[in-house]
Amino acid sequence: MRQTNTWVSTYTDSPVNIGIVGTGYAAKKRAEALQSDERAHLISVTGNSPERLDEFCQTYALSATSSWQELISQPELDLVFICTVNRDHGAIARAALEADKHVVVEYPLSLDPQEAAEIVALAETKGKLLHVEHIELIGGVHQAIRHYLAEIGNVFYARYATISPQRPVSRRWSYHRQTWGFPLVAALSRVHRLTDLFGRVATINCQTRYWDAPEADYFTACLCNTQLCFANKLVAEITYGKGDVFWQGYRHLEIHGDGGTLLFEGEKGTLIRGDEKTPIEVASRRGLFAKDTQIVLEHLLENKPLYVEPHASLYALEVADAARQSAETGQKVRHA
Ligand code: NAP
Ligand code: BLA
Repeated sequence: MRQTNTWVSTYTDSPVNIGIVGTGYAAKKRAEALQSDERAHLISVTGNSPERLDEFCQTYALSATSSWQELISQPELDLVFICTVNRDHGAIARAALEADKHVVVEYPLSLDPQEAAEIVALAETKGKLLHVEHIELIGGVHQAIRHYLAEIGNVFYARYATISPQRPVSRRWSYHRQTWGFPLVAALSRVHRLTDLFGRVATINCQTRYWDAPEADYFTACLCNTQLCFANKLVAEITYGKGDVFWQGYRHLEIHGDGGTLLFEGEKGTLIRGDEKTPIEVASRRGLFAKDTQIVLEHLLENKPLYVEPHASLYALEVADAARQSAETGQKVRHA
């Protein structure tokens, strides 16, 4: 890959050389998208358990690298996709940028907003791409909201609730406090959807409850309830729950304006104005990692715009971390 001014390069003879950290759902979707694009050359992968790394390498005809440290030290790599557990995102992103690689990381960029801010600054200093994936923004519901928001007048209240029952809950990373992180940080898209639509947040109030597993640091369920007051006086509530205390899963988003209401129940959208109820067409949640991957390649190679800036992800992370502080202290947190 040939470099011009910043990271924008011209696709000429050689494709972008890429490595992936992780072998799970996101990593598979990345590998499939990259292997079906001739502008990309996926050359290495590293994982956690040797069995799953081996299986991944066989499926995608790749050679395994034994650690992420080894992966990012490969001189031929241009770009690293970080698709592993949340706890490790920050350390890998920082080290990859320091090794002069472009970086794509699944949200959250880090569990710690201070570390995330340093990484964003490092990418700027290095003149390297740092893309924090936020597939919720390119998904059907968000696109529909953007399209219809002007139809409901001044928005004063929004509510977003996602509940995912899981039974039984295995001892996996996403039910481990340190590896997964605070619920709203791990599920950062819940905050980011709202900050993307409604801007700055003034105060945050949050209650979180965990149902602990017998093994230290693991839980079998959590519930996180957060109230955000935006600078423009809009009030929003986020409810996030998962695990074995829940019996009914749902994903509801409602936005109330003085001229109408937008409702989304899963992928079923409705615009309500007076007695009028208009169904809203919503595109499927499938294919978003592929779309994100394509946007990244087109940005790197053709200088086409990305759909999200790292600063926007960082802001959502600060709000999510303020929710953590509120939950820990029992106090409302004021956010600058
Ligand atoms: P996943 O399918 O559970 O994959 C997790 C990956 O991390 C696997 O490679 C797994 O390897 C490895 N891993 C598990 N425990 C580990 C540990 N203790 N130490 C080091 N590595 C460990 O998860 P995923 O859905 O792909 O999520 C990956 C990242 O993408 C997360 O940050 C998530 O927030 C983000 N993300 C996912 C989605 C989505 O739709 N899935 C959407 C947005 C963002 P083994 O299997 O070998 O243990
Ligand atoms: C988000 N999905 C996520 C995240 C994880 C998962 C860890 C990031 C954290 C979060 O925001 O909650 C994991 N999602 C899963 C798993 C399943 C699932 C294990 O649906 C099991 C079926 N993600 C998928 C699949 C789809 C998917 C199969 O794994 C779609 C069919 C979509 N996941 C998806 C989207 C997001 C997400 C669009 C962004 C979150 C949002 O929309 O707010």
